[in-house]
Amino acid sequence: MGAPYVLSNPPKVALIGGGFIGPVHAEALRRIGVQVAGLLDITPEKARPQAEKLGIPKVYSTIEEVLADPEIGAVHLASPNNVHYQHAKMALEAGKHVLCEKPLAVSSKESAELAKLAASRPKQAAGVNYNLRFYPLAQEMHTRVARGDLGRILSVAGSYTQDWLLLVDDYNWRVEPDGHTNLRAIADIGTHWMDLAQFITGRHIESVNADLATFHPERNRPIGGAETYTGPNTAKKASEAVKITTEDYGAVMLHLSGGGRGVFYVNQMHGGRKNRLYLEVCGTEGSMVWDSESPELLWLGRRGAPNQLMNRDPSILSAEAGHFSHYPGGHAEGFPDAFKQLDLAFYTYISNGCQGVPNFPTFAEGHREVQICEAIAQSAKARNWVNVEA
Ligand code: SOE
Repeated sequence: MGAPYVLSNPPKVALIGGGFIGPVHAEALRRIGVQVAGLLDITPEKARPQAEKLGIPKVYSTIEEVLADPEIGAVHLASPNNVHYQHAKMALEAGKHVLCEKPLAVSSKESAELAKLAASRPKQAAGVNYNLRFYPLAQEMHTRVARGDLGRILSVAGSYTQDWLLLVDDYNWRVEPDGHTNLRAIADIGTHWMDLAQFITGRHIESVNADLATFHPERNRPIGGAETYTGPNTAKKASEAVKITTEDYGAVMLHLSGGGRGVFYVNQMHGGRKNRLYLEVCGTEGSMVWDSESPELLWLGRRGAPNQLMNRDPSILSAEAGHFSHYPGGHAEGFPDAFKQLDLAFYTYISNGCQGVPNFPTFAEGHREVQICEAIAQSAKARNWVNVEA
């Protein structure tokens, strides 16, 4: 049960961004014995309390200072999307391993350059944090499709819904256009759904037809901004009305390689859904359904035989999926554990000298996600089908 924890001489890590997701990275790394040696945020004054809270000994002032630090072997980019490209490029050129939060970049020009740079440096690991792949039952779905349990893939469908942006007073840097695709819900959570759908089915998204909607044409931005998931402006900080053009909602039809079809929607104003990825895949031999808000259960559908509800239990998981599960059945593994398993895959790959095929999302896959986002933005504007650049 479970990948070995012991990593031989893992690199020390610098974390870029101590906001909502940065601490999740720090905690996951600590659980696998990888030291987070330093933190960079917008200012040292902002970083210092975060570093103290997370037990990170050093605070940096600039990315240059991070990359000049000889004790740092890897960086985790948990900064806003519009600086991922610059930081990832500088870190790779400085010889560091890089794990970048999704999306990899805000344009396919940037992500293509990063994918090419990463490919030119085979002794440096370069990954994108599509953490949902690392729930054990997501791995189980991937394994079952790959070994033919579903037969030919016919369709994949589902949604990714949240309600942290439901209110007009809910605000976050994500609602501001990035100057490229200007996508928000699709780029933020839709890419999770699309990455997982492609990982599980083994099929690529080849063309898209999208419809987007902005339900709050204005939001009240607290002066000084607001972190992710911090809820409405409960402190009643002074705010200003801001026009919003990025989408709260998006629905996308898909054509998959191999002739399959797909459809999904995202909505960040779905009251009551906190952070729910829902995915159902069907093939000629049956279907499977997984819900990230009930991550320990996998529904298996059959024609001519009883349907089953499978608990995550390493004793009945495939060997491949069991590699990503460390706790017996009934001892729930969830969001933080998926981060731990992704980091374990990433740092095991590094400990093995970056040999063989990475078993974590690569920059090439992160680039493809950005290309799909660009096709979605183009499709929504033109109100027709758009092929994803090959
Ligand atoms: C906000 O939608 C967010 O923090 C995403 O950016 C993360 O990728 C997701 O895991 C949780 O929600």
